[in-house]
Amino acid sequence: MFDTLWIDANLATMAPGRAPYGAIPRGAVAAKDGKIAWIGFAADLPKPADELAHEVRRCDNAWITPGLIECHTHLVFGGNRAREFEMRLEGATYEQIAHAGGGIVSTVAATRAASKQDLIESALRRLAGLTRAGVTTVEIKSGYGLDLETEIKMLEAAGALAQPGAVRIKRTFLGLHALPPEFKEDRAAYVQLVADVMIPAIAASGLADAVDAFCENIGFTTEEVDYVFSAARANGLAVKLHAEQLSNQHGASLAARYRALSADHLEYLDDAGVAAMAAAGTVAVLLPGAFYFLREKRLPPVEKLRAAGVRMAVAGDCNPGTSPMTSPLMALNMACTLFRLTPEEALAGATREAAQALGMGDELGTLELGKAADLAIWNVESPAELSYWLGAPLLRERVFAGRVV
Ligand code: DI6
Ligand code: FE
Repeated sequence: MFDTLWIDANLATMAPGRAPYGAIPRGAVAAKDGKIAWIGFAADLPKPADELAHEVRRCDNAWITPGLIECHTHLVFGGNRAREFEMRLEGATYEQIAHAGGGIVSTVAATRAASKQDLIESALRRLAGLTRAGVTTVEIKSGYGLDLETEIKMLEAAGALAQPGAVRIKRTFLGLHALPPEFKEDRAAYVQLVADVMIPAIAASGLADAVDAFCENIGFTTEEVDYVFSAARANGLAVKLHAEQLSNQHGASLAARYRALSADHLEYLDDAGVAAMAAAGTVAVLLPGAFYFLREKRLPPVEKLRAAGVRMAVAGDCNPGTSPMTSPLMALNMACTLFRLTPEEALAGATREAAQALGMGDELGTLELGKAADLAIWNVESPAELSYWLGAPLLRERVFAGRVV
């Protein structure tokens, strides 16, 4: 007996190599012990539905997709930066604000001052925006502590969201996010602290699965990132990189050299970077919310990434400075409207390719036998509607590890 069986549904399995969206019209999917135990055409079910499962859920021809995966967020932070938003509208640039001591560093001050409980509570409110829209897995980066104590506080807060949110949380240590004010005169000492002290401590405590960095003209150089990535590798952590968002530092090529799970943003990515990512199998994570919010003009080279066969994920980048967005469906629409992804590519970007960007492609991201029974069930007539409506409340039911939540 299955635990639960969903029928009267259309399935967008997102499994590669089938029809568009890996679609199974008039399909059925069953969960047992949190995993997908049966999937196919309803007509091929071996017995009447009621004899097959403890609970049968009829879906009125709704579409079922894999639960959405937000593979790049900074969901845990103190305060907000609405004042800087106003300053930018008055003409200041993101870089100018950062140089004037605002930007990331101002969120660092607010995050250091917040208690872990404060961080959990504010992040839970943002997380609710994601889960209400079908998200079942969220990656959360640290990086607003920039000292070991606060980085650990952030990562613990991120971990504490899993149970109340009924989501999978993947945590990433982002020590090289900005230079903390107390190291203003000694960059090298901070980079060394991240590589030699923070990464071993965080790896040993199991608080993160990956290491990220902000490789940018206003962030860290490829040499600094290289040093920190080698510490990540020595401590058994995966790597990913904020690369080529505001300028071309050739960060994506460095990431590819380390077989990074992903390189993210990529507006300024050049041909060599595309080729390096293709060869390494590094996923391109596109973040149209930050592009939109910064009114960026330069587009990521989507056609070249597509032609080179680089997998493209889509995420919201929820953060207080460049993408205060908690709507994954809005990100899908922006990926199509701004970056010219197809609606099918956008949905794959928030499911199959996002799983890949987290190193979880074997467990999540498509509706296939043996994968997690994380489902999003939608009141739509076609899966393209998920990219078409602008952040509309389309979710009918969210299923996490086989449980309706
Ligand atoms: N890239 C971004 O877009 C965010 N972080 C990063 O590395 C911005 C973070 C912030 O401004 O608070
Ligand atoms: Fe980011």
